[in-house]
Amino acid sequence: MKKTWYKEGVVYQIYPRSFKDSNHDGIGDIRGIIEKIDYLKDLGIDIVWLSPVYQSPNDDNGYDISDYKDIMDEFGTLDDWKEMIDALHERGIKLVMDLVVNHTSDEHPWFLESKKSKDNPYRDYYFWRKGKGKKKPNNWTSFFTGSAWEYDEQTNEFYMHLFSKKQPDLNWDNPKVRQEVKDIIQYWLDLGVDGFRCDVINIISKKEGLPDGKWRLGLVGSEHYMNGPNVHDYLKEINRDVLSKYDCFTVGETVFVSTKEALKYVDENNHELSMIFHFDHMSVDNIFKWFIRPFKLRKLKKILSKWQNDINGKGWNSLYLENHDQPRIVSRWGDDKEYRIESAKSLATMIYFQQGTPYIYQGQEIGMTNAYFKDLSQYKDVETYNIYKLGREKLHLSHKRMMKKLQYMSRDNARTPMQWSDDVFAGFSTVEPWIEVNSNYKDINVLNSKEKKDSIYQYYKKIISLRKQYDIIVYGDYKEHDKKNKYLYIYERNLNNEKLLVITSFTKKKVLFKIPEGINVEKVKLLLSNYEVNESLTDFYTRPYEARVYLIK
Ligand code: TEU
Ligand code: CA
Repeated sequence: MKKTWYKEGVVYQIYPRSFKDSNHDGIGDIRGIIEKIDYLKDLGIDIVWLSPVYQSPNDDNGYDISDYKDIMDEFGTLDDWKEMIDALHERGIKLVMDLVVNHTSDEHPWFLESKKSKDNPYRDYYFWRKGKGKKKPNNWTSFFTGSAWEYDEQTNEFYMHLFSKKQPDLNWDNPKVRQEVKDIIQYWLDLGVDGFRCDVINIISKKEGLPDGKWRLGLVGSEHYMNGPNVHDYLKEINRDVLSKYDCFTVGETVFVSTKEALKYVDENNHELSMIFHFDHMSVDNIFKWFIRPFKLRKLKKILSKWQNDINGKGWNSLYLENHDQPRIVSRWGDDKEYRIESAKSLATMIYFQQGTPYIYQGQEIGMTNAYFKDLSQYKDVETYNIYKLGREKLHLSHKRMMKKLQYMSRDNARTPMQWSDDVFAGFSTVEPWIEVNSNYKDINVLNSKEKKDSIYQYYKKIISLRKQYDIIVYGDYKEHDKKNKYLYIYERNLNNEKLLVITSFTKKKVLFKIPEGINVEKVKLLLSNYEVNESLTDFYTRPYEARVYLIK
């Protein structure tokens, strides 16, 4: 397999609005990021993925872009951004930008033009259609609930939006649109960026004629655009014309892909994307996100093992448990009360010793938890409000029931301000932030976690440094043990004549771990553990959320 920097590196995702406020307006910004680069360096990460910082009216916190080549006023200026990328590069950290090109903002000049008249040159940048009488052009629904069509009086037609109505979808079948996208990519690459995280990139190509669709996976119509008819041609075109000319990488966010579909995107011979984010493991504890079901370790293991085995040797995986769309992992699959520290470490061990590039979401490295907001008004996210409305009005669920769902699954759980210290507003800002600080910041914060020898922060630091010392963590093959075990996740990695044995517990119960066959206990070295352990490996009873990693020569 080809060895490259983006396979060996560790990515840290910054959600700028919530990372660090430098100018006391309650909103995180680019100069705030500059202040914290030494922090990132200390943690040891290699690549920053920056969620969108472009001009945007912020209907969806920057995922609705009105100018792809300029920085959002609240976040600073292009000069601030240039200073930031230089400061990152000086410290050997690469920068990956978020590329959101399935849709623009409805305030983007292209859309404003396209709205004006049916024969406007920009009309065909988007999907404008006549209704069927008063009815919508088709029955597709939006990811954020409701119809995917919005009526516009001026020309008496509808436009399509798979997300909020302020996020009209771009028509990728128009070569001019693809040229615009290439220009944007080229522009940022020329300014020195090292890659892109490509937002919902597997839904950019829609079936010709936009036919009515079926209900599937909580959406109507998705069979007509998920891995749509021309998506692979379009990605190859972008790769050939722009990306391939630079030393950069891409990670595609792809909704509902099988490993078979995924390989079409990431097979190294296909020249499309370097890796993707799949969502399979994110649905272990829910159906269509909002129908919460109990977490089952066996289900998780089956999914992750499948991705490990199917992608190995052909493409490359990404390894993540959190991002700005997902609630905090200790609150989901760990124990965010009594065993917060143990379970945060165990979860990190479980995921980051697999094959792939690790992604850490801001705050994950100190074990930040869900926000548990009690009042609807504490939420800010457009999806959260749409879901609340749907639950109350269409499904007739009680306020209490909906609030419970939001406490568990709302995206805002991951969007509360980064907890830097026990100062007022957690050291994020000196004024009331745009979204409330999690009330546990006095306990859970960076200052605290950096000081303590056994903290989650120090554990993450250790994982990152181990990856740099041992090739096997990056490139080794994967093999799962004891698949039926309901409480322990045990796997090995193999490279040349070395073996890595990873043992993680998902329970506070005592569970008997038995050494799998083929492990030579004479040659064992402990690399990492979240409890005191003596060096030799024997069968043992696990302690709550115990995690161990052994190297076997
Ligand atoms: O997310 C795409 C996506 O599939 C999510 O909207 C997902 O359905 C939702 O978060 C589940 O709760 C990307 C971005 O990561 C997200 O922040 C944006 O809102 C969305 O695209 C639109 O750009
Ligand atoms: Ca600010």
